[in-house]
This record gives sequence, C-alpha cells and structure tokens, in this order.
Amino acid sequence: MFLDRVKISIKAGNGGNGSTSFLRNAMTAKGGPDGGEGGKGGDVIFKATQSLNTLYDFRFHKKFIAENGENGSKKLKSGANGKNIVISVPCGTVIIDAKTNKVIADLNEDGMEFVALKGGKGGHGNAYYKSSIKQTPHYSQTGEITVAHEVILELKTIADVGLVGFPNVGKSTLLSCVSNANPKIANYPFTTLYPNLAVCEVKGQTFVVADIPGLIEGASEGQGLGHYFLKHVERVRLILHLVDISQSDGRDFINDYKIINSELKKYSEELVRTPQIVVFTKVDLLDEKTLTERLNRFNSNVGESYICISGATYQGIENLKLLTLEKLSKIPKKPPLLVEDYDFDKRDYSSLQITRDDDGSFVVSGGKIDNFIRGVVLSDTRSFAYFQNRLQEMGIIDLLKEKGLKNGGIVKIKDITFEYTE
Ligand SMILES: Nc1nc2c(ncn2[C@@H]2O[C@H](COP(=O)(O)OP(=O)(O)OP(=O)(O)O)[C@@H](O)[C@H]2O)c(=O)[nH]1
Ligand SMILES: [Mg+2]
Repeated sequence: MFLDRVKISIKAGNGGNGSTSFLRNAMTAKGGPDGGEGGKGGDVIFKATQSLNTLYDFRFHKKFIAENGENGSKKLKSGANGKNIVISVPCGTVIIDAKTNKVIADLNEDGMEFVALKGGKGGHGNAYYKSSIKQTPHYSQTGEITVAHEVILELKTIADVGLVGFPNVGKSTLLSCVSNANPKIANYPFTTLYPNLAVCEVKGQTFVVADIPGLIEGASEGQGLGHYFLKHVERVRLILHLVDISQSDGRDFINDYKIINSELKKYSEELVRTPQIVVFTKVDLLDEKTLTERLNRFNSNVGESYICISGATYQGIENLKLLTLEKLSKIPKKPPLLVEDYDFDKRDYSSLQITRDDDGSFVVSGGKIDNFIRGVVLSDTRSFAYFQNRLQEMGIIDLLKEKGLKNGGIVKIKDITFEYTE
C-alpha cells in the first residue's frame, strides 16, 4: 500500500513549572529563595530522509508528542528540558497546517529539518524573582502549556523524470529497461497503482525516474487513478510522454497523445509547460510500412519530435537514455515551494475583556490575561498579594473600577475567583 497523504497530530512539550522553595537547613533557619527554573518542553521536528518513500508508517501512528520539561526544584535545581521528538518523513513531504491549509514546510532534500513547534518555556523559580526590595518572593511561574496542532503530510515524489501515459502503454516496462527496478508489468490497465521510483544510470551519471499510474481522459477531474497521482508529476523536470503507437488497446495513438496533454493542462498550466519527450512504444508490434504511415500522420498532425522504442527488443532504449540525460542537463532543478515563515500559534498577548456574570461578578478574559495567569502560582496569601499587585500594575484594577467594581465586589479571572478589597 502506498500512502501519500495523512493527517497527524503534533504537540510540543509543556514547559516545567518553576519552584517556590526556601533554603532550610541546620545552619540557616531562614535562608533565601532557592526554587529552581522549570525545564523547556521538547520541540517537534520533522526530518526528511531518503530511506523512506511512502507515508505508510503514519497509518497507525498519528500522535506525536514531545516530552514535557521537568519542574524546577529546591536548591536552585533546574528541571531538565524535555526531549525533542524527531519525525522522519520521506524526501518530498510537504507539511500543511490542517486548520488553515497553508503550506508550512517543504522538505525536499535528504537530511533537511524543520522545527514545526517549539517546546513551552519553563517557568521561573522563586529565586529568579529575588531582588533588593523583594527578598523572599513566595511565588514562582508555571511552565508554558502548549497545544496540539493537526498537520497534513503530503508526499510529492521528487523525481527528475516522470513516465506519463495511458494505462498499459509500457511505462513500467520502460522503467524496468532503464533501471534495476522490478515493477509489476501486466497486460491490463492500472497494473501500477502507485508511483515507482528508480535510478537510471547513463555515462556515469544518474537521474531518478518515476513510473506514474496510467492516466485516462478526465484524470484531472478525478477519473481513474490519475488525479490522485498527477501531483507526483508536478515536480519532475522532464516528462517522458509514452504513447502506444501499435494501438494494441484499440485507441487512436494521436488521440491518446492529445488527451494526455489536455489532462496535464487541465491539472495545471505549469505541468503542460514541463518539457516532454514523446516516446512511441511497442514499435516491435508494427511492420515497417504501418509504422512509417503512422509516423507520417503524427508529423503532419502534431509535428513534435519523438523517439521510437520497444521494451521487448530494447530498440531505442539506449538512445532514449542519452537523450533524457542531455535534456536534463539543460533543465534546472525545481526549487522547493516558497514557504513563508509560519507561526501556528499566533498567540494573542494583548486583548482584554471585562464582562459581568449573571451574579454581578466581573469576568476578566483575553490573551493578556492568559499570558499573565501563566506567571502566577497562587500557593498562599503572599503569592495572592503579588497577584493583586500585578493586576494593579497592569491597569486591570483601574479598568474594573471604571466598569463599576467596588470594595467587596467579586472578580473572576480564569479559575481564580476573589473578593476585591481596597
Ligand atoms: N510487444 C511489446 N509489448 C510491450 C512493450 N512494452 C510493454 N509491453 C507489454 O504491454 C503490457 C503493459 O505493460 P506495462 O509496462 O505494465 O504498462 P504500463 O503503462 O505500466 O501500464 P499501467 O501500469 O497499467 O498503467 C505488458 O503486457 C507488457 O509486456 C513493448 O515495447 N513491446
Ligand atoms: Mg505500470
């Protein structure tokens, strides 16, 4: 089975919490704060590798979670950072944010890495907050909590040459003639159900050939298997357009040629601009006279140059390899997709809303609060005092007062509900 599109879920590790702790031992009854820092969460990293060529491994494994950072602890001990998770994908994998459908990375080279999600930051321990005016901070910061995201992995085969044509015209046969590949070959349409890649060597140089499942009329609209696989042709530099000139399946070969080109064009304007070599196959099945007649008809009807081959007698195969190499030397490699810097979490750190609940309490919400609340561990009355001071500094108390908050009023901020006292 060949799998070239999957949806998976990824999540970076949470940051570890900072610790609130004070040095206590026989010598120091009242030591200073010694709560250590929380560790950073692990990143989610994708890595392209040549050793994979389908997304098959993702069939059952769809959740990837990097390790959380450890919490800080006493004696200024920082929590360990969470381990990154490295997800190996085949070269040519495009990563798409499932929510926005935006391409966020194009891993088109072996070894290429992409950090899709950064681990959450660790929280500060209370030792971090010690200052000349605050000798004994009783608060620490929680680690950053990360969220899971869904991404689509889409494999776009990276080959130099794509073999394109109707089913049964001899594409897989040609692949087996020019490489060590052993694709399934049979005298019925749609023998090839997924692209086969193989390396062809000519004069000490190599290029990669992709044998694509057969296309039929309407392929660009989803007929047959074509639509599904045309994306694998998108990135080839050269198309070998195979046409069965023996007409062994009873179709007119010139018509075949035109239909395939029109399907390529319908799929994308760029595909039709990809250079082609027209390859007439199965010439061994025709006598001299019929072959000449058909070639003449092609010349006057279409007028493109072509090459004749036979997978049965190997006629023309060597010439085709040389011509392919020569053409490729003049066509630059396709650049990776242009991907802008992408941020999954366009986090909102500034919005702030104050609303009233039915019971008259004041509810404070918004991105500014989410970020702030992260920095607060309400462990005792002293940390609560810090919390109120910060609300004051951020101007939130003033805003609440503008909205009518009075002494004794109830304020709700996330999970915290408290009575306001002046
Ligand atoms: N006589 C002759 N038969 C050929 C030639 N090339 C292919 N065939 C035969 O044509 C049939 C189809 O060949 P394949 O290579 O499987 O064709 P394909 O284009 O890969 O077909 P799909 O994968 O179904 O799209 C097989 O029976 C081959 O043996 C050729 O040059 N001469
Ligand atoms: Mg085939």
